[in-house]
Amino acid sequence: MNTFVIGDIHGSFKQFIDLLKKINYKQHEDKIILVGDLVNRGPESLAVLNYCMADPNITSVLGNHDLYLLHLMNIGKAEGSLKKVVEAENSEEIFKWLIKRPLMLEIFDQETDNTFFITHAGIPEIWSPKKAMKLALEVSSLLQDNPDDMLKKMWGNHPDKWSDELIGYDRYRVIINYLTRMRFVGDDCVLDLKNTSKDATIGFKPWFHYESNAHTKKNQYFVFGHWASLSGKTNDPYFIGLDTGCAWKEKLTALRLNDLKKISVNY
Ligand SMILES: [Mn+2]
Repeated sequence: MNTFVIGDIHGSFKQFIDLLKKINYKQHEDKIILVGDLVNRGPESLAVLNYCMADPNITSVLGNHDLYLLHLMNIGKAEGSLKKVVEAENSEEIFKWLIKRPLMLEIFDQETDNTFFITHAGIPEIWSPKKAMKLALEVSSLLQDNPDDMLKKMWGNHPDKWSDELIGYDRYRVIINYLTRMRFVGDDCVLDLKNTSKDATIGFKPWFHYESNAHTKKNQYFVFGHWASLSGKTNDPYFIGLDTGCAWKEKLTALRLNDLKKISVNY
């Protein structure tokens, strides 16, 4: 049994199927975890969703584009490359499946004793993985209990940093922004949500440049997508980026968890 984590697909159904073939994915035996952003930008978001929903061994964490799709579906707005999904016959089923995906997954590999923390964007160093999981679950349960409110009020860049005192939608919004939109952070993990390049502006650094090793023990790996301009390069073996720019007609990449091997297909 192999577990694979796959980067941002963004509606590139053909490349997704090519990659499943290349990794020799065995349905009913192997497991697939997607780092989110299954949809948008590419041509076949609906096909990607239908394929994943039909296979119980495939799951995903939620990305910012998946949340945006849920928002469009919630208000019934058919837009751009997501139009077909919003107007699909089975859109209700898609909504129900997608909204149940977690914001974070923790996978323990018995063979290697490795633990993998999987999120769309990453985990800020101010949170231990345990705390990040607790906050992710807090948002997920609200998203499922009251999707209408959450999907309307989650948008925006403020507050731009975490505080344990935050309550209500300011709290949920910043949790969602850390887990699904983060790239660069400054002092106290203040978010810079505007810079999508690979080069930091003064006072900021990539979120995975943890200053202390408090959360980065051996055998703990942080696996994420979202940051296409990195092309998967973090220069730190414990932080594994998997967005290799499929949305920009570059590559789609899988990580095999038992030997940490990356396998890619070209667009
Ligand atoms: Mn993203």
